[in-house]
Amino acid sequence: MQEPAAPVGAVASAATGASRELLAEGAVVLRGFARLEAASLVAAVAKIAAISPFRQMTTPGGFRMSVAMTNCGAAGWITDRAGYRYERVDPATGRAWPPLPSRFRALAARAAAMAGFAVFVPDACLINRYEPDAKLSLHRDEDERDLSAPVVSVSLGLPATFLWGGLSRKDRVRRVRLEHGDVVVWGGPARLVYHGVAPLADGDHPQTGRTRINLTLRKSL
Ligand code: MD6
Ligand code: FE
Repeated sequence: MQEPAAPVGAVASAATGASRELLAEGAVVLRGFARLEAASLVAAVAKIAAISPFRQMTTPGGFRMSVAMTNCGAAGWITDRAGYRYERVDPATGRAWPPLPSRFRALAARAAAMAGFAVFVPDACLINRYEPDAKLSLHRDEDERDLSAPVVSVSLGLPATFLWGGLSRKDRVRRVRLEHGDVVVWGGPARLVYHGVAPLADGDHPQTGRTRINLTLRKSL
């Protein structure tokens, strides 16, 4: 049985012990939701990166991103001088991206259900790696074909300050701390909210060293 989304503030779930914080209608932070499986997620990321390595991509405007990225699943999100898009082949290897691990898909479906999205079947996972000072500018995720599906985001390693804006780029931005094992789900009326990540503070995490890793699971195709 699914519990209704909490109206405001943090609510503890009797079923899982994970707490839910509503960021906006359609957007929920599930504190610690992936904490118990975090080490196995980090190990899976290392296997994926051994096949499709992390790389710093170039924006259409010609800037090299400070965040290093790779993907797994049927398609991967990329950017280069030609634009932002999903590609079935990794341009760095000329081969398909590594498969989406079933535990990624299962975690995303459970998190989405907790946030009120009954059925979520992701086909792609963008993996972001931040080193100290790396950041992600304010943006919207709008390259997916079906914007009725939510996005599920898993934070691993060093903590980050997530920037949560509004539907207009000019809207006020809230700062939300995301820690190892936190999961954010958003969709519906929040699907096209502007968001980003502030420059990463240096630190040392037992599972990821001097990095933060973020998984975003999407329905891309
Ligand atoms: C990050 N996340 O947390 C960047 N996008 O490293 C995102 O850009 C993002 O967390 C769409 C949905 C959830 C996200
Ligand atoms: Fe995003």
